[in-house]
Amino acid sequence: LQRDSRIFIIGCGISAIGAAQKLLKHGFCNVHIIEATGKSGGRIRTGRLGDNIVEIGANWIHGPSKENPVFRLACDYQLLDKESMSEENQAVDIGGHPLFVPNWFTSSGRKLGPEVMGPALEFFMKILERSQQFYDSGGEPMPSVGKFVKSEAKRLAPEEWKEDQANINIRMAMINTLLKLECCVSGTHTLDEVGLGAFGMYKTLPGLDCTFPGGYEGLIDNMMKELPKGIVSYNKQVKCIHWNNTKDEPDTTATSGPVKIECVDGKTFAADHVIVTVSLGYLKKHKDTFLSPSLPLNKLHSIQRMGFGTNNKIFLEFEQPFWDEDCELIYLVWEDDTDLCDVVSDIKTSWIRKLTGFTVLKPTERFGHVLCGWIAGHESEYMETLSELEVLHSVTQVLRKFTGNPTIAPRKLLRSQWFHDPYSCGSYTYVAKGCSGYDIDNLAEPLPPNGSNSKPLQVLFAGEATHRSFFSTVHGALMAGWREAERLVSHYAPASTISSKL
Ligand code: 6YU
Repeated sequence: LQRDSRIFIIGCGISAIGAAQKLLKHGFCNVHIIEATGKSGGRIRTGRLGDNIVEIGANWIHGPSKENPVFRLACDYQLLDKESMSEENQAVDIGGHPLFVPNWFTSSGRKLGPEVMGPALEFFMKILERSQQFYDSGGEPMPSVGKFVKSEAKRLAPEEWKEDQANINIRMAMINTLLKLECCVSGTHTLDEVGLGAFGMYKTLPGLDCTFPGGYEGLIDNMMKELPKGIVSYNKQVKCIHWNNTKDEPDTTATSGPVKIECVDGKTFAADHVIVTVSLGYLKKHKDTFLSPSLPLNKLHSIQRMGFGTNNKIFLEFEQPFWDEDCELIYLVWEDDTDLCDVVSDIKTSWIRKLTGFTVLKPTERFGHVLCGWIAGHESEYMETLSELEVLHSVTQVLRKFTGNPTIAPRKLLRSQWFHDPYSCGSYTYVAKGCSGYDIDNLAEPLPPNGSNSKPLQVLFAGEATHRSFFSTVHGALMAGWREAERLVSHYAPASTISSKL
């Protein structure tokens, strides 16, 4: 019975691939994946900028150490360099904020040193750390991370820098830049939308974040090789999952089942179980039609309440670097931005002000001089609607202003467009104001709900948004896929134990 159960997994990102691997390993042999696009990987997507490999989606293994299953797989497949795998790297514990070597450029064409900017960075990180503590202690004084960080910064700054009044304004402008950077980290428009009480729910693992020298997609390729050929139906968008499906013939025929999957091209599949791994953004957009009967109200509310925002990258290639040789992160500081506001007032004319800075792609011998710009929120969504030339023009203007060099000209540009990607509808999940772990657990709860008389476990939910402490990450997505596969394994385990005893 277990081996024959028809299990369909919707989407072929890492969560789905992980679920399929685990099910097959436990003897399920009727497992299928339906993917809307022409390839596997979802938000893990490696692209090219000229001769260079660049990550359009996920970038790092966050917390690469033994506890992280993505790290373990990457080691098994030999996809990482020696340094990333060293015990020393695994032991580094930086709480999710790698200490990149920074360069600071300001809007008046000045390059500022660590003596001016270092204290602002430290000051900001301390407040941010405090904002994570309310998850354990409770008693959050404000609903959002943004309100808390901004009001604490305003309250404490005069005292903190009373000996150094001259630099207060530029440091406040720096904090503005850091707020925008945090929008990228959390994948949100503004930190005012991120819930303070649940901010500390996201857990970091030890290990110095590392990248895949050959591209993140190498992980997907290796995992896919372990699945049987033909397990994925590509270019097939699922339109509706009909659960509690009683309209068909009795359950004894091969063409019927408690679940019927209807695709946009009209094709249907009968299933015993469906594991949904589509993004929270997709669920938000299609929540009223993706399931029939519709999702139960409590689940609908959690989908609405949880946050799913946009974080995009803008890759630029240069003939020559304008940054220091050891620089890993370039901050753009707008000197007139001293009011601690992480959104832009007129998106159409000033969207570029949301661009917080650039990470430098390393090592230079491999990449040449390539930067990855980071921009989150509605400004980022607007950027997606512009042509590459328009984006290149705006970025070039800003770089000329900030470096004071009127001849700087990136020679190539590539940007991501996650918000307008019809199958991602944004970048990743954050815990929005008013949300709690309950909403994530609620989203992960299978259908029909507990206590129902219908056939159990018809629709299960995986994907990064369903992991309580690792949402927004690749390892969270993988673990959520495994979790739902294990749910099915243990559902059938008693039956198989009985039959093996007979
Ligand atoms: C990480 C990182 N990283 C940058 C950017 C992005 C993401 N992440 P998938 O979407 O992959 O799969 C679903 C599939 O379903 C997909 O193939 C669809 O085509 C398909 N589908 C949809 N609809 C369908 C339909 N109707 N029918 C059939 N198929 C359908 N994670 O670990 N390191 O550096 C980054 C980053 C720009 C966009 C990231 C990173 C997130 C991961 O990419 C993402 O979680 C997983 O790939 C999702 O896999 P999945 O299988 O669930 O879905 C305090 C606090 C703060 C909290 N946040 C801090 C953490 C920081 C997170 N950082 C991320 C940063 C970067 C840079």
